[in-house]
Amino acid sequence: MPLPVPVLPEGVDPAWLPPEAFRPLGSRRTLIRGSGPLVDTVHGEVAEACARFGGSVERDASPEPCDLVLELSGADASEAFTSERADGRTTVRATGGAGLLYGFFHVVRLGEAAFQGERPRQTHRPTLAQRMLDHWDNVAVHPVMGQVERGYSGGSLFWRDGRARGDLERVRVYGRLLAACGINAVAVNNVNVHETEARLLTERIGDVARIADALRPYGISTHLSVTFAAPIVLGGLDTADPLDARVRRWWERATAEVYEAIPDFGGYLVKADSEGRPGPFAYGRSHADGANMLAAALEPYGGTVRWRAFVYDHRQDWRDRSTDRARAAYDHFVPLDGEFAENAVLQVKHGPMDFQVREPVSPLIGAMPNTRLAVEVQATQEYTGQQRHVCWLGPMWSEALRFRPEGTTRVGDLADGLVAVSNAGADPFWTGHPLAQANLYTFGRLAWEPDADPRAVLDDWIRLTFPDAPERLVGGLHAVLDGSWRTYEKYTAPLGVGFMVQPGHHYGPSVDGYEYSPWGTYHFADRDGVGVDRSAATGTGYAAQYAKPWAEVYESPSSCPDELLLFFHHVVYGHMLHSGKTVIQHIYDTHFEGVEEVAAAREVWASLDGLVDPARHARVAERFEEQLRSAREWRDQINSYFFRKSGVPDERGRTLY
Ligand code: GCV
Repeated sequence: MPLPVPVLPEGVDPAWLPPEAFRPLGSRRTLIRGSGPLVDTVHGEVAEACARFGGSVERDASPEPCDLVLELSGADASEAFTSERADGRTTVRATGGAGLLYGFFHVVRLGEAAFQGERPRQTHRPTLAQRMLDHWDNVAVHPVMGQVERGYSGGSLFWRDGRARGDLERVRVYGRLLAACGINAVAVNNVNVHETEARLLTERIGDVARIADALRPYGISTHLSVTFAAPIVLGGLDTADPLDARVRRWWERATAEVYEAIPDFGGYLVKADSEGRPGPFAYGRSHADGANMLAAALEPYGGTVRWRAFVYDHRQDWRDRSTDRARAAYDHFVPLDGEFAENAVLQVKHGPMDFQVREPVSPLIGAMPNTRLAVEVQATQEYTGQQRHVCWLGPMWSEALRFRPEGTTRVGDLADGLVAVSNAGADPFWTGHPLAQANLYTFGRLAWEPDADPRAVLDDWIRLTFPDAPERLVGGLHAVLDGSWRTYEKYTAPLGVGFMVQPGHHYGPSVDGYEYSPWGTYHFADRDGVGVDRSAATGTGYAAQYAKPWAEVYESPSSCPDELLLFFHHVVYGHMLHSGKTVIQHIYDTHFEGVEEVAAAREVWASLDGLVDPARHARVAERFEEQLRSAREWRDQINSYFFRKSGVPDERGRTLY
């Protein structure tokens, strides 16, 4: 039986699945073969498209005559599919229901091209098995962080007033959008697990089960963030020691009940001993002890524990120059390589600090060959404009995924999974800034194929989101989005030094906002120079955490790439970059350029009026006003700060304050 396609609630944007995107497929004759729940999903999709565009769909009938065959020939868990076109017929074959679903969306993505000419058989299979979104959603509104921690897209898609939303139709629509870009897992609550959220694991598991039911038809498994202290806060025990038999039994029982409610539950996500969250250190145990206890509870059911490596001292004394936050994850976890259970995955932020606009790739990635790793990126733009600024992150993620930690294997091949902190919420456009949808879509596609050209992925997003877009619109969207990450970098913290944001909410400039704080995020600017000496010779030794060739490349200012210079070195303002500019002149120039580029992008967007629907055009136009205001503020604060510190005038004589 076809499963009806979820109904887009009134006023909600269809994002990259507008009805018109289904026209090529929906106006043709399709044959579907095979059975199973995901085949029913695909059948529902094709039936809906055909009802709208006049095509036809048959199930398990004879193959003549038809334009498209979607065939499931097995019942395994494979997500792979083959596609080919011969003798006027397009055929997609899979041995698992998920493969058929992804094959179907592949045909949608190709559009008319799926039905033109001949195409030899191609096998498509995800490089990364886990392609996951972590929602930092609170079930109840948190007094400081609100409903969604670092959320810039309205409320939570899942939760309202302390419970799962009554109507989960929109969650079904969300699952459909995610499947269409290849995402297969979602964690539904914040890694900072507060009291109400802790109870999702036990008495509120029914709420999680309802969400899992809504996501399942699109091949998405549901995961839960849990607190390490659950045996105490929920179980009434006096300890959460991972080696205590009572604690282990408590987790086993709790997990058995979770699987009773959600038989295909994905597993737990844990932030432990991080920013005040409880963890195994309190009991003198290691993070492997902690993770393995949960892995053991999940193992009988095929579940996985995702254990975050974001562990550092957030109560550092800024006077202490020997402690370097960038070192922390490596120092904590590398000694544990090989100790984690088979069903434990260490989830590592892509950079060593915290989702800044520019960071090197974390040296932990590649340094734990005997541990399963997932790489975490941040689609929610906490430090990249908070979805008020256009900042398409595809190129940044692609650079990280293509980085070769030891000069050989790429990050994208070393990892088991790619995870993004989700940028979606209850906003009618899903992502606050309508163009931030491109980040969510690009994330899914890069998780499927880390080596994909992000610009080609963006092109797919444009052509799906704006069907029949004239080339002027396609070109305009590329002009606005393609270089937006580098533009953002130009007008914010320079040369990899990071932070310089307003404390707490992290929006807008405050050069010294975190300079004398306990968070370990310093730039050390003085009258002579700026940057953090992380060399092995004279600094914190962080550069030596890398394997060759990177340890050597980063060790010296003369070989360190310009864009990371101030991350790795403290240099004088007159230091000459590879670009041929001094550091101080680079700061001035990039900040003026960044603002000019925002102004130019705003003009491009204005010129697209009439080519996109008015509500979307107005929302983006309004956000461009704020982006330009904010970019000017960044420019003037950063440039004036460094002018005042250094006393060096701009060689082009522009106004500094
Ligand atoms: C969920 C940063 C953010 C926090 C976030 C944390 C994390 O510190 O500012 O809001 O907490 O990262 O990734 O755990």
